Amino acid sequence: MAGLLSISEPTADSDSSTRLEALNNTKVLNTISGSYSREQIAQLFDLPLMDLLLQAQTIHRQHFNANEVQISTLLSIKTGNCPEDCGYCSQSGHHRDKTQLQAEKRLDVDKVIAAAKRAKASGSSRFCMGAAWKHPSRKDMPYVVELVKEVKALGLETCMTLGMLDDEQAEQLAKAGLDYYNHNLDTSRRYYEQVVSTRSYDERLDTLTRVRNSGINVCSGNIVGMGESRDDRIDWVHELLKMPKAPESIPVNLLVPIKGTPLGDKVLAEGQLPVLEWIRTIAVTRICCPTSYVRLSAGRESLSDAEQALAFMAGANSFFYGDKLLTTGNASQSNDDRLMRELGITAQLAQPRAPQHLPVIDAMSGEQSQVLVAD
Ligand code: SAM
Ligand code: DTB
Ligand code: SF4
Repeated sequence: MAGLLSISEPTADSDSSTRLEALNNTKVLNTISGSYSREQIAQLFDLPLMDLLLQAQTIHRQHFNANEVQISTLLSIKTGNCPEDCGYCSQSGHHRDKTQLQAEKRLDVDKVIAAAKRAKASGSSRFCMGAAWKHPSRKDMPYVVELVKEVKALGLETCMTLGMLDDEQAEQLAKAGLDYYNHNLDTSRRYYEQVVSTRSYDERLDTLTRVRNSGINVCSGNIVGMGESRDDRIDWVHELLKMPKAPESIPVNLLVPIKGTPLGDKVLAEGQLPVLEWIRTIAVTRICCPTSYVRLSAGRESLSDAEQALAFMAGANSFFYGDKLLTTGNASQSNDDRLMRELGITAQLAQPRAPQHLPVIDAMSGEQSQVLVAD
């Protein structure tokens, strides 16, 4: 028989099944190693999808319970009119005439706590609070510190994403017991200039270094499907591996194209990235960062059950739960509950980090101070 079909046709003969076994094993074993060069990351992206998924799932099982996911709920604590010009974002003040997003003032503490209680009651283990700021101001700090303490007191893990931080702000949040700080690189250094002009790539890396040094867990991810190339996705994974330690949590967002934003409009006109490329990105991230939580973030609302199942197969083990993300819709809770039941997946319990600064009293002077406790 001529053509491709004859090459892959199954046969019962033992020689060819040994050959097939060897072929499959080679593809899996050759690329398993501790650390990856840019070229090796590119090779992972190029693998046949089934080989890539198998390898990602194999590595995933070495580090995690493959049928357990971490579940977070998001809340926007300060919405819209952001001074940054991120080309994908509904909340940027630069696009507000076109997006028509209604800006809101900071949410009152009691409203945030009520939302955190609802998130806990519905099964989330982490509560993530996002603000449309370039960075928190001095007067915002007591507010966010109070939120961390009160949400933690409910037994939830806490996460915040407030823009850039200076050393003192990172220390203040660490001292309050913040578990995770989210600050995304979003894309490669090269494509970044097509995405944002008001905040540099190095400023993002600096904030991530401050978060790391403060002892807060790092959450840093990307957005795929903004018109970037595969090379950009490869470079973004490589950036994670260049960090002294990979982020503990890595959200892999699929662009939610928002009408009126430059990148949303581009994607709406030119068409979306095929979902399988997002799944490949998840699988490569899982392989390269084997102990990190890889999160299905924005973009899940538009996915079928089978696409989400493939994403879990690729090693994703975290997702945003609840009917809303920050300003856009999310997959509905009832749908997620049904899907988890059908996939046999259960939710991981909260594991809040102990506050890292403990009060000590000097035996001689009686003076009280704080000491940093190492993880
Ligand atoms: N203002 C803060 C900042 O940018 O650091 C925090 C909030 S911001 C909305 C958090 C992240 O959400 C962004 O870095 C981006 O990765 C993601 N995001 C925002 N809009 C998105 C969209 N339309 N589609 C997918 N991800 C998006
Ligand atoms: C992240 O990487 N994705 C979340 C969270 N971090 C803050 C935000 C997604 C936002 C999606 C668009 C919106 O709802 O405005
Ligand atoms: Fe502002 Fe964050 Fe949106 Fe950028 S992603 S415009 S910093 S809210």
